[in-house]
Amino acid sequence: MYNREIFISELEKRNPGEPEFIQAVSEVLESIIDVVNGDPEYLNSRILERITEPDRVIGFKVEWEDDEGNLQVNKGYRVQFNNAIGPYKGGLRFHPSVTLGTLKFLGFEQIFKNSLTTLPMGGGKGGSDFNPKGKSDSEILRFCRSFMTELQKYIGPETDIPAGDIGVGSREIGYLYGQYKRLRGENTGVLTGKGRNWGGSLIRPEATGFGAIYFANRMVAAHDDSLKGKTIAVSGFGNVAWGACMKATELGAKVVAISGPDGYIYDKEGVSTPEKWNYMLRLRSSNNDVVAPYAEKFGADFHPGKKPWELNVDIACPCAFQNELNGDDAEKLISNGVKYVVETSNMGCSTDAVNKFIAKKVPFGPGKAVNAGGVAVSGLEMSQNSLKYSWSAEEVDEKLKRIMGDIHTACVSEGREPDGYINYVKGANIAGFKKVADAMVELGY
Ligand code: 2IT
Repeated sequence: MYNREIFISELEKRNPGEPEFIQAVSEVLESIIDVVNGDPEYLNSRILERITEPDRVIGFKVEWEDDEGNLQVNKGYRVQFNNAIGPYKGGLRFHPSVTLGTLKFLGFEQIFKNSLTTLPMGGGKGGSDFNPKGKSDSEILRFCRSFMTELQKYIGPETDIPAGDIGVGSREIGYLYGQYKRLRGENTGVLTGKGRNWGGSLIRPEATGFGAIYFANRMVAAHDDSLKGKTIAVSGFGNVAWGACMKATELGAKVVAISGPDGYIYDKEGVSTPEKWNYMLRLRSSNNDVVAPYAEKFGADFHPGKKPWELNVDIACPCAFQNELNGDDAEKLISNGVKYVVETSNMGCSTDAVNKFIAKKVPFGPGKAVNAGGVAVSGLEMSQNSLKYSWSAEEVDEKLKRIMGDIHTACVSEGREPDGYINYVKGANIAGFKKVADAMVELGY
């Protein structure tokens, strides 16, 4: 039998200085410990030790030249965490905060998320401590080329398929794919998030944000409620926030806030027109990482240095970064009467915040379920690449909607508590875990 505290303290000893990884494992463990302790096959196969140890951790040096002719050196990584149910699959993050511990937490989360999509994908994650902020286009190109020169040794369309994440969008995927093709002479589905003219899937850029709102739509429906007329606070102003704003508007809700590292925008009219959505994309591609200019452009309010969680809204939808919503933020939201929390960033809420929402019985959709639409459409991109075929936007969107509905159903069937409260965290963790753990048992060691 496993004891959660003992297991976590052993895990900390084996993985020192990786608090985010420990946080991610602790949260999953809390949900699944009874399932594991009740199953002799899981116990005999030492499932927890095996599932918390990455299959492989790859680290490499990335050398590149800046525009002044100076040589720069960054760290590059790929964590191949678990391939029990399919090839390693997960994004690449370029951000100065990236450490091996960050990528281990993201890779670990990815295992369960990918399992929830119902598609055959294992978990992986990679990236670099490279900071894209303020970099020129040619600096980004040189960095991506150098990064892929190393990474290509370890990936392949049947083994490990990276994609984007924070700091890696369609431009970076283009430069990375271009270099892979140059080195290997292959047109394959080795990366997802590709451009629509060179093997990408329609709807992939929108998929994470669309999927999150499809999930939110199921959440409210499960509570005999609707998105119509609901106010939503979104954080971030990147790709995910953009998709969420568009789909929320379509379904009759109003996004009244978006944010950046510099503060948040309150737009009482709603981030609800194509002009505003296009402007978000332009702001993001400027590489300055500030959201403030939106306020001036559209006559909205800017709150420097603040987070949107102080607002009185029906739905909180963190779409930016891990631990961006802490216990104090959760208390503010709860006292302002928040009705649903739709965590769209990976581990966007601290453990303390999640516990507070659950204690107050606020329906809380965890990132690994809510944001799975992104990787799900990546899986559909892989299918299209294998078939040498492409589906219409409507076909992909229909499949995405169905997958998000299935994920919601899985969360409800594993997470419904005796008093009727749907514990989506528990539901997502148990449903995601069982499939991978069963595969590991069946495959032997
Ligand atoms: O966190 C994520 O799921 C992603 N960044 C997308 C991964 C993918 O392979 O599309």
